[in-house]
Amino acid sequence: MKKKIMYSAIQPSGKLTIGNYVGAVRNWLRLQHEYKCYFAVADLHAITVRQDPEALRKRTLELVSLYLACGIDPSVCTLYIQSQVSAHAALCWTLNTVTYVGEASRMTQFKDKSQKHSDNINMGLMDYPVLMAADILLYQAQYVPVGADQKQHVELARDLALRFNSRYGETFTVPEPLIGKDEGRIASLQDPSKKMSKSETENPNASVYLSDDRDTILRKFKRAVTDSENCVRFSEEKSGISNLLRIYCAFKGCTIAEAEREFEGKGYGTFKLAVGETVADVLTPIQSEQARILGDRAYLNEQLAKGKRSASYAAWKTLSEVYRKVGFYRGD
Ligand code: ATP
Ligand code: LTN
Repeated sequence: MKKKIMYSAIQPSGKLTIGNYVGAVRNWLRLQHEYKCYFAVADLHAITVRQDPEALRKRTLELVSLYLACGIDPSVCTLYIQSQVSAHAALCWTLNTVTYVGEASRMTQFKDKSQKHSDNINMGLMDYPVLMAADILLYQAQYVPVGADQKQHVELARDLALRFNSRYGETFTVPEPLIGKDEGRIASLQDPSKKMSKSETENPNASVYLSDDRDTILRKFKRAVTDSENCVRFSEEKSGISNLLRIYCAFKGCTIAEAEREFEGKGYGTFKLAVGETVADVLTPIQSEQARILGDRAYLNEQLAKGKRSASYAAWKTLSEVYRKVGFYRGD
């Protein structure tokens, strides 16, 4: 039986956080064996906010090596850099013509980022979800594993696929988001009402990065915002502690109820230390593996060339079909 197709990507817009790990990469490890997977480094998306070119190039390779260090296996999936497959930008243009300005400007992320980067509200920022739809639709992906914050974008991709199909005839598979349940949304350690984000640089204690060393991890958890009850219990009103519980369970592989039992009668100090230790124990081996892979440039380039070939082949197949459907002359 043919495997179902799955697509996901992460922007090289900053150092990856444990939110990216739990909400995205870690889920991919399991999925790569069940589905035909495409995993990309979304560098075209990253330039919708200002980037330093050298830093972007460096972070792109770091992200590829991190994928590999986490366990993404290029012999079973396609791992590539988005800008190396020009069909993404080409399909994005075509999809722009079936996207309404109203629906693009209603996207939560667009509104958030316009506020955050008010000096640079460029067309790319608004077009971001259309490019994301192009990514997904090019590969005829059925499932898109993302964190909860990206659900709205995948829904737009669904709407665009349905609209294009009804206007031009069946062309695209209509994708669905795959969102990890509770652990799907890791909040900032300093403001639990906000998601933990890799481009948040104002407060360095808000995010735990996959590259943080053990001491830094322990220190950040120690400083995490909590409440004054001193009781480790999951509840809507206790957003700080609930977030730490979610992180603990995601890294320990236990349920919230089990964690609550484990820390019954214990104070926040003990709990925070345990969360930090648990996270550090998972991250340390990933960090050394990433350093090893990053040092082997020949291997990295070889894997990326292979990924580019495989992605380009699938993408051009869809793009040619789209070009034919919309009425572009194809030379025969
Ligand atoms: P930026 O801050 O640059 O917008 P980001 O940290 O939100 O970046 P993305 O590249 O937008 O990261 O997201 C990569 C993946 O990680 C997506 O699937 C996204 O849903 C997921 N993700 C990001 N932040 C979190 C989070 N705090 N909790 C769970 N999943 C997350
Ligand atoms: N916008 C996404 C990254 C991304 C993506 C995609 C995710 C770009 N293209 C296609 C899934 C499918 C994000 O996670 N912030």
